[in-house]
Amino acid sequence: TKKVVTLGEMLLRLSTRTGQRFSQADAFQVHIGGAEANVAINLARWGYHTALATIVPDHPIGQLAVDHLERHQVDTAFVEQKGTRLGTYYLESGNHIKQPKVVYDRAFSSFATEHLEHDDHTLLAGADLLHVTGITLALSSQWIDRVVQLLKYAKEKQVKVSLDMNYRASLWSIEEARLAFEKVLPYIDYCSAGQLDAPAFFGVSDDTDDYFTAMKRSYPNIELFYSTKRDVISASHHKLHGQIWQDGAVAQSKQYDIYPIVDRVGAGDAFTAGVIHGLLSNATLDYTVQFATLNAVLKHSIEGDISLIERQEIEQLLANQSGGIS
Ligand code: KDG
Repeated sequence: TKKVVTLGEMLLRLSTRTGQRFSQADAFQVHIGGAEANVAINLARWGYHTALATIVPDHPIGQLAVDHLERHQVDTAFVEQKGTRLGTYYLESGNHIKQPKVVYDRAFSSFATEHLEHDDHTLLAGADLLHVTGITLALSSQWIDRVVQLLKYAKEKQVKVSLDMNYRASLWSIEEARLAFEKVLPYIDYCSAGQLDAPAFFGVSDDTDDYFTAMKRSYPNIELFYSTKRDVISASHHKLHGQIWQDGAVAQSKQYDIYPIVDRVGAGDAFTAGVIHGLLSNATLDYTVQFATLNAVLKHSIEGDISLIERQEIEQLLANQSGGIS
């Protein structure tokens, strides 16, 4: 079994029910999120040995997060329980005529304030791939330093590294993010640079070919870029396709029309998990992009942050798409 290690913050998500604004909320639905945890869970459910390094408080709400990982077979050996709070985010439901809204309440969380004791050697022992995201980099300069140190060690040990830039405008400015990404990108093998990310940082157009080419010029170490592209029709309707770029050639998935969107949080993480699965199983880029896109598409039909889609479900759907995939 291949082993994937991820590092990142878990968040408690409290969502209003459909049709409620924050101002009138009388109940919140509980989910657990965190971009890296979402990827870890997805891969663990598909049979990979997956470990998440994280810090959660040593109280019942922190335990809720640990239980969530365990329920989905994620290895919790690198979860440290200390500090006082689990970062939280509130989600106001969206619908056809209203965008969903996110409010972060994550300052001073255990992850943001405490130091991860596990050393780099322990974290990466036996790992085939390390996955990190820009969200961790946004939390503190200590985390930027720690991630850079871990990436250097991964390079030394020839552990492949995937980065999802995952820019969150409410956590930091473009300028702060650019400085952090410049430190990290020289160590990345696989980079997810979504439509909204790379163009903003590197001053290129959001034509994917343009920015993949520009980024490859600056960071020749990056073997492969992956991203989804959305054509937004409304808050509950968009078209989506995935692409993977390697050596100047792009593998594109079929485009899916997604309506109505039940919950799109975590769709990017589902795409990432699909790409990592394709890479670790030596699938072709064409197959990988179709597989990952379908996982992301199906995620839109599920409430909460994680993709619960079985690998076989996707494999079956791909096999049934008659006449090959266009
Ligand atoms: O990618 C999904 C994440 O955005 C969600 O699970 C919450 O980690 C989260 C974040 O920082 O927004």
